[in-house]
Amino acid sequence: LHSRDQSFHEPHAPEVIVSPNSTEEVSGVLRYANEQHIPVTPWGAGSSLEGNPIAVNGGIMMNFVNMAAIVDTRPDDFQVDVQPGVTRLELNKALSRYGLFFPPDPGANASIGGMIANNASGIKTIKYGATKDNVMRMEVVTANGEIIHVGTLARKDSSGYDLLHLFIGSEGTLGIVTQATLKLAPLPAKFSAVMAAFEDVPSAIRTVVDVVGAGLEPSALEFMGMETIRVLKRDKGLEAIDAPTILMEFNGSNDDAGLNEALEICKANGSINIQTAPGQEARNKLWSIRHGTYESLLREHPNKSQLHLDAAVPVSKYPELVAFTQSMLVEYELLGYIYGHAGDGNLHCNMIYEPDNHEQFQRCKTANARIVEKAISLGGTATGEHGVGIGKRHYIVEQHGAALDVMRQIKMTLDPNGILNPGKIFL
Ligand code: LAC
Ligand code: ZN
Repeated sequence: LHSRDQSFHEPHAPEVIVSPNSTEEVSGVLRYANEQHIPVTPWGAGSSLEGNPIAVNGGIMMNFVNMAAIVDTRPDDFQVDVQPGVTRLELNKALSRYGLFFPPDPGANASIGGMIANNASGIKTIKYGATKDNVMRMEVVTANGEIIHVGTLARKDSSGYDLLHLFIGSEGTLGIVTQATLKLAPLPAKFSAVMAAFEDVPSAIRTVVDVVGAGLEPSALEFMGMETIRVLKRDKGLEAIDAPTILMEFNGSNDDAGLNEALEICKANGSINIQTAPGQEARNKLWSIRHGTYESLLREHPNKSQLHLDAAVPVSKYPELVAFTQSMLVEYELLGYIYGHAGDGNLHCNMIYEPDNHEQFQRCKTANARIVEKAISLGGTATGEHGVGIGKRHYIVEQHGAALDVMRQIKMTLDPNGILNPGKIFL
């Protein structure tokens, strides 16, 4: 259960799993591991997609099942203090009684610690930002067992280096988060969702760019290729036509102004079918199907493996990235399912291969590499939300250039013995 995440990366078991009960116990384990040079890999919910928590060098796996408390909720400040093991859905259920929620939404029921480690985002990012935009303060244990606090409870802060955001997204390679203060948002009173289908991919993607360009504020703006739509119809009974489709959500306190303007943009771009899902129930159904897309694709190909693209570019370059991705699937004769958080310029493509077909796997890897290189050349990134983990280590060399050496120096300073989640981020 602790040797693999949800990705295709090869499993590797740790030697021992520890489940600390307190920050002091985390500190004690790290102090010992640092003295003995034993790898320590933190484990949240195991829902990551880039091998991020696989203990590739064995050693100690630190599981946060016993540190999953919601410590203090302060509704007047829109803040909550949590331990890292609490999951997103548990947290949001508990917050709903205050009319509040923690907006970052990667789809999976990830742990908050894992979301912080990978700077997770997903469907709500276009309106609410990624995890890094919704964390205020953290308690972190460094490799030598020292307990430090980074960030502040104030909304503004100019007090020195921004260590908070150094640790967020560091994938457990710089320190282990033992408590975090999260920024909350009011639960919107009204939701409306719309699904618009288009004759071809360019008109669907142009609509995405136009909606963002019009300054509307959708709370989600997703793209799905026709093959992905077909799978969701079969697997989840999605009612849709077989065509490239965009999914949008608008939420807020009263009006649907954004929605109406967005509908006009869909029509102007020649949408061939528009379905609205007014109200919470219809909207929940639609988004639960979207949330389960990755699992639907796994079910569609039960005996195959899937390599998973997560590139992101400025939204105006999204059409080029999607077109390039399609051309790569053709060139390398691959079956791939395209979808993504289009409003953020974040594209996914699940490429299917036979687990023991090495030649086909190499084609997937080459196609993936070329798409990532394209994204970087368009000013984007090798990974929008899944993290570097194991699979993106090659690509960040090109993406970051000399800045990667600075990252290495930071790693050397904070974890000189290299015990924290070794084998990730850096080759
Ligand atoms: C999603 C995951 C795969 O967007 O990032 O469904
Ligand atoms: Zn995603």
